[in-house]
Amino acid sequence: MLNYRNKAIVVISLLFSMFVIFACTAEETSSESSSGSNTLATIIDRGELVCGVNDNLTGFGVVNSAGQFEGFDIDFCKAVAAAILGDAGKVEYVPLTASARFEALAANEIDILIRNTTWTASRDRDLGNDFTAPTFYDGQGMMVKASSGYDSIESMAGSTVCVLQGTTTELNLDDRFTGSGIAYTPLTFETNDPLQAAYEEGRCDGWTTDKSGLASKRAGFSTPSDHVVLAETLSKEPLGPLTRDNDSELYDVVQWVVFGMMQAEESGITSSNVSSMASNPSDPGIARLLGVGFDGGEPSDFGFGINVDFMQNVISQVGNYGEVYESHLVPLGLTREGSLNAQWTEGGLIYAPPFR
Ligand SMILES: N[C@@H](CCC(=O)N[C@@H](CS)C(=O)NCC(=O)O)C(=O)O
Repeated sequence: MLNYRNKAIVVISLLFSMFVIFACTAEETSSESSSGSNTLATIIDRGELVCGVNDNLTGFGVVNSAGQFEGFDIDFCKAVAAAILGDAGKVEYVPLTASARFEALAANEIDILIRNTTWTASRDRDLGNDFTAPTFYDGQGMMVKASSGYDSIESMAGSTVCVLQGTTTELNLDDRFTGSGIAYTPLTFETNDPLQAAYEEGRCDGWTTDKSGLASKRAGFSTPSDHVVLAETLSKEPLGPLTRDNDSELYDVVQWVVFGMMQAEESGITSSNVSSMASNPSDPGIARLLGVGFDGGEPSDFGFGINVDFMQNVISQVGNYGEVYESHLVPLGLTREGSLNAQWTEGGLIYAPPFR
């Protein structure tokens, strides 16, 4: 028989162990839900970045004749790999159709998606993604054959319009036509190639997508001047990289790599002068961006969990924002001057918050 004193000890120790078990469980649950996954750590362990991309959009993401992925979006995959792993070549590219891209990200098949993807409220919230600052400000357009006589959306009453499934394009098309009471028939496709064939064969009168996409496709025709992109812009399409929600370590790196490339352009740092700028920074802001000390001081460490001089690798191996834009988008006729993609100092939206 236990006496009162021993009974009290048993009860107290039982209560204590229950409290310990509860406290541990509560801690596990709350730390799991607040920290989410850490894809940055996975990428570092794996030694490679897995980037979801387009393989069929010249200028943004395409496989060239040498079998290599290239384009504006591809360069941002390279930039993230250069920042995290010190090597822009350490990327596995996973080509994805418009309708498969978000599931691939949610299912951990890719670390990050950089595929001419528009930032919208439902993709951000319902689909559980986090978008960084846009890398290209776009808008939807309509391409028609020059011989068609169509010169505005209003003139297209009764037409058939080719459009890609799983895109903002599909939804905006309906907003614009149905919203204005203009009768039309959508003809939807899963990928671009059959869509292009349908447009060329005259099975649809118009081809609608992002204006950058239309510029890319139009440039690929044997006679581009046979096709006209109507002046109207039907929507806002801010395109940029995205990560999964609650994956802040990776999200922050991607976000600040994008900003770093924009800031490098603003500060006049290019792939050819970055090493001399790093050995002899002309001002403290440049020193902070390049992760070096100024005037004998210590380099700034923003705590991204990667090398403090990550922007040096990004700029030397990939280039600043302007260099990347120039090499992939200017050849498509997408000039920056006077567009939303000009630097903020020139009236555009390309703007990086301070590195400090
Ligand atoms: N930005 C839009 C459209 C993205 C999109 O998929 N565009 C088309 C045309 S520019 C494309 O990339 N097609 C390539 C393909 O699927 O083969 C979105 O995020 O929904």
